[in-house]
Amino acid sequence: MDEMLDEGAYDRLRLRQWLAGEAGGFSRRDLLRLTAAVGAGLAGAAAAGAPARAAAGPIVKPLPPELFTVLGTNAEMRWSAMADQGYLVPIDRFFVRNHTSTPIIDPADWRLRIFGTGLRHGPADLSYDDLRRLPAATITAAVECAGNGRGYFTSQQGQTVSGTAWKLGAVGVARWRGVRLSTVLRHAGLARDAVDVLPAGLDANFVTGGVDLGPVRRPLPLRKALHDVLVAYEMNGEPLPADHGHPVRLIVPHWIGIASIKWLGSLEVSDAPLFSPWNTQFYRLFGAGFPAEGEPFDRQVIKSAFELDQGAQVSAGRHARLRGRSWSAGGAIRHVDVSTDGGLHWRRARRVGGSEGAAWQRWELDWRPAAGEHELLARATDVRGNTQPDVAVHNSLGYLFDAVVRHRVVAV
Ligand SMILES: Nc1nc2c(c(=O)[nH]1)N[C@H]1C(S)=C(S)[C@@H](COP(=O)(O)O)O[C@H]1N2
Ligand SMILES: [Mo]
Repeated sequence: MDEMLDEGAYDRLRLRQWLAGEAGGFSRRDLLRLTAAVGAGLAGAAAAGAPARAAAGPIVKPLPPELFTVLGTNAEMRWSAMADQGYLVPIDRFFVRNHTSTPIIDPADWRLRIFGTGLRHGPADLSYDDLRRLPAATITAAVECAGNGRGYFTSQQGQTVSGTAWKLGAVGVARWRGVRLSTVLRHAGLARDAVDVLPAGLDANFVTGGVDLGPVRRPLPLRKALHDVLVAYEMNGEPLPADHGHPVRLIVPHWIGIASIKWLGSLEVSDAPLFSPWNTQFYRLFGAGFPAEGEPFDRQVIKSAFELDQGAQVSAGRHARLRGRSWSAGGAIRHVDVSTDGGLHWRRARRVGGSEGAAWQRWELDWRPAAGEHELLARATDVRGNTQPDVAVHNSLGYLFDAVVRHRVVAV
């Protein structure tokens, strides 16, 4: 709870500093200039890291239609692909969110450059072998896009939003192994007045509307960086796959996916607040009820999904076992209520297994559907009492959809 309150205070402080122009990296004037002069190139804070080769397509791994829905440079996991799976999402079906294309990086050429005013002894440079020699740690954690569920703002709430129209498959849980970011930063030597860390990716610069915004990057408060962030080189016991950040990415538990920078090339450690387009222009809440400059946020919300496609067919007149998963950045799931009749009646789902690292909770419920259409709903509540609402708060970029999703199935 403390941590969450502090995150809110941090965001409000940074917002004031950004509005006042006390910004490092990406100022409000930069943003205004950008939005005014579309077409002009920005000399971004480019991370000159290891030479990266672009893959043939935006995504390297196979994307069979029974496991994925392809959405531009991204691939959403189909929830039916999780039926009969264990706690973790296997790599072959883990969603991919790429701003540009998966780069191919040789670990032998890779370097992590650590620099900035928040270091005690000046810049540091780590090779892949250096990183592997530091003490390792393993965590089970979800990566979830801030826009997961965005499509339901339109299909369920009739609202206009921009961005990738994900259903609920822009989330995955994996076991990540690597080195704690606190270990890496202390190894580099932190100054006492360091406040922010800005990780940047080695993928191609993100260009939108003719404007080059530089490498994908988003600052973290030092407090979060030292708390539970991992510099990961393994996913589910294998070297990180190309699409998920090979050779090294960040994993920032409970925060929106954009914080977990893939193909990590540099860490700027600063004694002044840092900004980037990814915490000023994007990944803020804009729209009615929000300040004109947008409301900052970092943390994910609470959601549930059935391990079925929307519109799936089930067998009529026979016992069926409905399965699903719920997750919350607010903590472990306390209970999940399920309705099979569009919300008229609710039953408590049975938990299946534990919840490693509180990444998510599996659950099930028996049901005997009559022939015809049915609407399934699942509403989770976490240990802090956060519950999924009926309606998510609209924001124009379509982030943080937490409402109960109406899931149509047909029994035949
Ligand atoms: N360098 C880099 N890091 C990135 C991104 C990216 O495009 N480039 N996408 C971010 C976003 S928006 C999300 S949701 C997660 C997705 O992680 P995944 O593709 O491994 O599922 O990576 C984040 N890290
Ligand atoms: Mo994302």
